Amino acid sequence: MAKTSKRVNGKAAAGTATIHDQKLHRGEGGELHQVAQGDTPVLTTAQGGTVSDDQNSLKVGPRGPTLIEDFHFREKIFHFDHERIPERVVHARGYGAHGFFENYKPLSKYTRADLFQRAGERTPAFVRFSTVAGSKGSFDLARDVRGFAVKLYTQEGNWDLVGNNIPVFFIQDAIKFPDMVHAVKEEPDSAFPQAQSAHDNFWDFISLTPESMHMIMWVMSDRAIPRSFRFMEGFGVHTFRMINARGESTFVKFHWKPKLGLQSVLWNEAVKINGADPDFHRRDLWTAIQTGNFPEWELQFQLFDQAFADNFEFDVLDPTKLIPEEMLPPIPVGRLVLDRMPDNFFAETEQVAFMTQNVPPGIDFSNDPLLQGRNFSYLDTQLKRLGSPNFTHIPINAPKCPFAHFQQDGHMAMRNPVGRVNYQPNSFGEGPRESPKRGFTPFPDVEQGAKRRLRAESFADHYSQARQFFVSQTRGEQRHIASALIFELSKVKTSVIRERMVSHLLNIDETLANKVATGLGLNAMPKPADAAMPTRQDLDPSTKLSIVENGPQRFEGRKLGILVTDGTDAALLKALQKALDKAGASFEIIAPKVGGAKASDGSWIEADQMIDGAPSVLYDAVALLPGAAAMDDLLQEHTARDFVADAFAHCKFIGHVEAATPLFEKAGIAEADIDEGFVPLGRAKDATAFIDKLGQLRVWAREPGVKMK
Ligand code: HDE
Repeated sequence: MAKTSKRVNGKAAAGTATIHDQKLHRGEGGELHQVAQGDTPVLTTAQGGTVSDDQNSLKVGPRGPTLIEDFHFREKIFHFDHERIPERVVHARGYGAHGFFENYKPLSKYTRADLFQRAGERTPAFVRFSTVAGSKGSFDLARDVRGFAVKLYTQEGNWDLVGNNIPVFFIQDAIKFPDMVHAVKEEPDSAFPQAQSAHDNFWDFISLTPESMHMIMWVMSDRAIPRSFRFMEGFGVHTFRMINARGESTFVKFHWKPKLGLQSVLWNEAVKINGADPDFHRRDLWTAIQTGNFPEWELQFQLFDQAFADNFEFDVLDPTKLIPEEMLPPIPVGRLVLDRMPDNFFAETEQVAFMTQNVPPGIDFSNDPLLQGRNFSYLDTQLKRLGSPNFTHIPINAPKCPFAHFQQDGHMAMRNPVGRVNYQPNSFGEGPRESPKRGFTPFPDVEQGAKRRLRAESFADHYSQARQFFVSQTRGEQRHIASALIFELSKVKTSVIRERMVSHLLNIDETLANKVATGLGLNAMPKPADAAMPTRQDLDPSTKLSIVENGPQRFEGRKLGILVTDGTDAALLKALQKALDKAGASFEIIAPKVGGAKASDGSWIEADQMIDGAPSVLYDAVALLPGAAAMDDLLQEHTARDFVADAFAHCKFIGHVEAATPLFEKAGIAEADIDEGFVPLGRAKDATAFIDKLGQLRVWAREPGVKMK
């Protein structure tokens, strides 16, 4: 773009005022224009033509009409009118970041994939997290599966591991996917509910689809309301193959384990977070990366051979089943670090095109019918969304290794071949040639059988792993599953659907079914649903399936909400901040006014939030540090009462100075409710012990007694 110090508006200035390095220039009608000065680039059209006036369309006389010859106006509006591209049909709402994958040690025994050959090798990565059902503008804390899509720009082409934060799926065959997605999305006549599975269509489909029961247990668990993208696992879901240089195959399931451990929120919290900060998850990722706290996951492989697959009690091709980690411990192979936000959301996060069929030599597919179907879908959807077969020309989708092919032309072709030869074979010795040695060679599995529309018998057990998941949860987590089912089904108007769901639950766990039936006020218990196979009672519980059992035991990466007023003990506040810093945790200061408050020593405390804008649901724990003289005013603030009442109800740790105790009564917390989660902060030296305690994240023992106030 041309740089000029010339004033571009030819008209005489009626007066000027300067903002930064731009000059405000008053036009004929007294309106202000920004006029280029010094190094400021001159505004042009997309064709490069210099613009003299970007504030007034060209008119006949000051009051119009507007002239069609105003090419600048037309171009500006034309471009604006075409800014949107179709949102993804699923996973529309997402947030991405750049980073790298670092390989721990050579894995040539299992795979020839180049990125796994050398210790310490770093492969650039782009990751997009998403919800599934809601539209692009929906809220972050919907009860939903989270997408966990990883694009690895390897030296042998892009590898897209397009996974979820749940290791199983709703359906066993890709042909059912459109029905499943139609059912969960807003109903087509009313266009609601948005981003919610709590409605008739979804539960109608589910209750008629017994294979979804295992997934339903996961989706009704706290896995579907994660606290942060940074605190959730990722799974490749399907069984894949790894192929080594000798052409030998090993089956593999991919796992991403968050370095900071697992954590979710409570449903009552999720509902309130969605109101207080619909961008809660994206803000969290943005803040972590921008402050240098780079999120990290470890890639782990569950590796197994044909003999293991043959002996495993379920079919490894069935995507509604997992292999318990206790039975087949995953092996750590490398780490994924996210260290850079995109420069432009649209260019990168919106235009990134993940495709399950993007695999480098050394990684291969299994016959999982869901994976096979996905391999058709992801190419197709990119053309619809990005509008051209040249979507790989967009920088975020282009490989970062050398590449060469004879594909040409098409809409928006940005990379165009030069020279005469655009085909092969050719007599001129020009252009790229295939490499049987280096190229992708599918594993030569021998397949045979009659051509039929069939579901394998080995896919018929729909309840055993659903039960295994349920019994592997802590008591509290089981309660959350029951409450989630009651909540969701309470939004279903058709009673027969509610009953049908309970009939499935009877095949999973009788206590759960009874609890849900009671919660729904069912008059009579239905009969258990007809099952193709009886539920196995002998599968060992797997503690790896519980979030609470796999918590971090430290407060690192979490956030404390510190409530201050005039008179807050300055030394205590400083000590808290120091202890948080040491623990790798963050905080926000919440004050009655966003301008801040005057501390006990006369220093000024800058606030991040005012109480109305920062309910305690936005924090992992709270500290109440009001000055005694400010309490009368604080007690009048009903948001201060909610702040404390919610922190209590959501089982959070509450650090507090003596002066804050009248807030408890105001929040409906009785003397007898005060438990180990209430931590008195008398002096500065209490800060460290308090922050250490926060590593437990929640006071789960409080939960059974809590009645939402
Ligand atoms: Fe997807 N899925 N999917 N899916 N999926 C898409 O591709 C599809 C499935 C997943 O951040 C679409 O670019 C079919 C399982 C993620 O951009 C589309 C089936 C898993 C993302 C598509 C499935 C996923 C998508 C829509 C059933 C977990 C977001 C837009 C066979 C292992 C990627 C797009 C991103 C996106 C098809 C099932 C994960 C339409 C047909 C199982 C994380 O191609």
